[in-house]
Amino acid sequence: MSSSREIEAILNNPEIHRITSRMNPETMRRQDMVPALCKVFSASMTRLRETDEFVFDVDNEARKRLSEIIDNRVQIVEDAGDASPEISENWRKKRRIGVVFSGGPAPGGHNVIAGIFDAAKKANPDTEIWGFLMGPDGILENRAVALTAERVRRYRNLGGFGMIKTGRTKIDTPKKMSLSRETCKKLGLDALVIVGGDDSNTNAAFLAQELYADGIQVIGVPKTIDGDVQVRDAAGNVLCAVSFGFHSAARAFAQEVSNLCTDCSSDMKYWHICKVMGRSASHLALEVALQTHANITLIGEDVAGYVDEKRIEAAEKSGTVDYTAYGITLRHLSRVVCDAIVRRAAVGKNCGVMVIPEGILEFINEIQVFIIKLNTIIGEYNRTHDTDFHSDFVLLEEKREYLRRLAKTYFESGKTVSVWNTRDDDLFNDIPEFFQEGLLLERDSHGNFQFSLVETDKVIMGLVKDYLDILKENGIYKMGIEREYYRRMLLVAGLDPDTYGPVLFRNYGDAMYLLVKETIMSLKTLKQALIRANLIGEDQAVPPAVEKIYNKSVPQFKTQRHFYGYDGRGSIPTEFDCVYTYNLGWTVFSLIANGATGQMAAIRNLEKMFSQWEPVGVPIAPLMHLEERNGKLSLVLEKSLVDVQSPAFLTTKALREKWLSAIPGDDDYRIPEPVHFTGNVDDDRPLTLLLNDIGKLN
Ligand code: FBP
Repeated sequence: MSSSREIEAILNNPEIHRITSRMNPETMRRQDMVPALCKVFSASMTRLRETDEFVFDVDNEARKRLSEIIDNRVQIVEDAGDASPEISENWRKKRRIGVVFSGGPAPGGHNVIAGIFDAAKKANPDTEIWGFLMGPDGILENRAVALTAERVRRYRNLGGFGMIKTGRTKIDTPKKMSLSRETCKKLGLDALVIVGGDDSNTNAAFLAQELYADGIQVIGVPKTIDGDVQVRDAAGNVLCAVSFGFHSAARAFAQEVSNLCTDCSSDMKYWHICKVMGRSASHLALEVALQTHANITLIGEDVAGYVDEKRIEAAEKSGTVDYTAYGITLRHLSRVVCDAIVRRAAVGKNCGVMVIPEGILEFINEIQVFIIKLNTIIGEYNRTHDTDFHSDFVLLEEKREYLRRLAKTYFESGKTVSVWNTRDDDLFNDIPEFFQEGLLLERDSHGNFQFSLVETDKVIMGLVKDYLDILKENGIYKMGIEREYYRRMLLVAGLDPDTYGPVLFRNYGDAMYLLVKETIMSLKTLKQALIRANLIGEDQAVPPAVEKIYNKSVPQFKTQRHFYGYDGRGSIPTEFDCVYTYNLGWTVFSLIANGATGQMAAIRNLEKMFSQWEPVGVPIAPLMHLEERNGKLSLVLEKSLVDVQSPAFLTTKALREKWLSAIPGDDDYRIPEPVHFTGNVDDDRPLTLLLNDIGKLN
């Protein structure tokens, strides 16, 4: 135990101070780094050029409810040149701008604020930037701080949303709208900036509509590591290739997954099952696959499109249509995975790395049906009882009992259509309890199913293990034995490998890896095979060398489960994200200073070299559509899922077999370098974007 004097001496030691300071040299270099700016921002002023080059399919409901901003057009940020004194005065006027982070953190958010701050202060040093604390709650409760240069400096180029924190509250009721208006007015805001994902940009559109008459501008910024805020017009022209934070999170996940690939190819012992974040879309899993070449990567959007050709053929022959042939079932998915595992084991690789997107269950038929049904039931319950389902039924058994009663009531009422019938109830009770609990979890404030809280990987791997056991019992799942190893073992034991080989193996010809015959499934069946081949007598034991070879052929399926989500979400931003977000901040100011509202700041051509990046304002309202939320249809910004016709996906599909590496020899793992700054944003960009920029592949 040290005395207090000793502790004091340690704490006052300048060398110890330096070594243990929270500011390591690298962090300090990051804070001082000034991200590159798009050329247009070197102009003393910018203006917005509206263009009709992009067209959108506008939803009628959006037209009705967002009338003030529905006709907004895409705006290109341009050098204002010799602007009129009026424009120039407006540009330079003193403003109060509020900014809020909404939803999950994403690396790069601080640079959005830094960009707004620098651009605004350049136009007028007296302009004030206010940060709302704890997300949208900060707006509702009027909790905001004036951001100082020092506060902004501390967070430049660093991850997280620590500067002002974040939250998931949705501004979705007239009461919350009026509280927001009150706060904006009290603070005298000219503009409000909402940095968030699809749901938060939905909030931004409704607030822009609501505050239009008050002259308060609202601008959205596309954030989310999930990468599902992407904008294309009706003709498929890309306006925003990816939301910020995606690249950093994907690179952080890829680093971890790649380390596992290295470990696994060294000790050849485990299958590493890596669940990666991405609530619905599988963009993150796809990028991780491209970055690491993991052996198996499941892509939700791909499995959703699965078609069972055999069933279709059978149905066609019998003159019927089998609708169940479209879309994959959990059982079938587990079989696809097992097939890959068995093939690798056959060449001595009873190990590997598999990536599962956390949202994959949403793409599986039977689960999707359960999620929609349960959303509807919970939503209806809350509405009709004006209370909360999860507070009224806390325990799983209580929830199940409610569902049971619901099914019984429908059954007794004699109705033909019901949201929950006895068949649903039976099927639901068939699935493991932990998964039932997962499906009944409380939805988030936007009505989204909380996939990150469900053990997706456990559900899938449970089925995989069960099926592998069957394959093992049937002698199909076997560990391949290296021919040279087999020969040496037998020769050392004084046995002739060529005599035993054809008796033991189904591929003794010239295969590099030998597979024990399917009929040899135990030491007993091994002995019988040797007796039948007259290699041993009834009363003789199996030679130890042969027994050893047999034992080696029996696979042990060992897994290690990992979840990569919150860690990557909190990672330091890549140079790509640092530069992207800083320019988004400058774009936000250009939009505000030119009077825009209901627009989302974006950078066009992110998929191209930095010199081609083009800051734009994208209208949010025309991007909205009706979607099921909390059991009813709501107007929201459409999420972008992985396009299975995109070059990035098609390339991954084409390389699937290579990355599975079910052949003798080394795996094809790729090692992504750790994230570092080179001063050139083009050096490290999302591989998905680079591939998609190649254009059509077929
Ligand atoms: P956003 O859409 O708000 O950016 O959040 C995305 C995400 O990170 C998902 O990948 C994940 O499913 C979810 O947030 C987790 O949410 P929570 O922070 O509420 O656990």
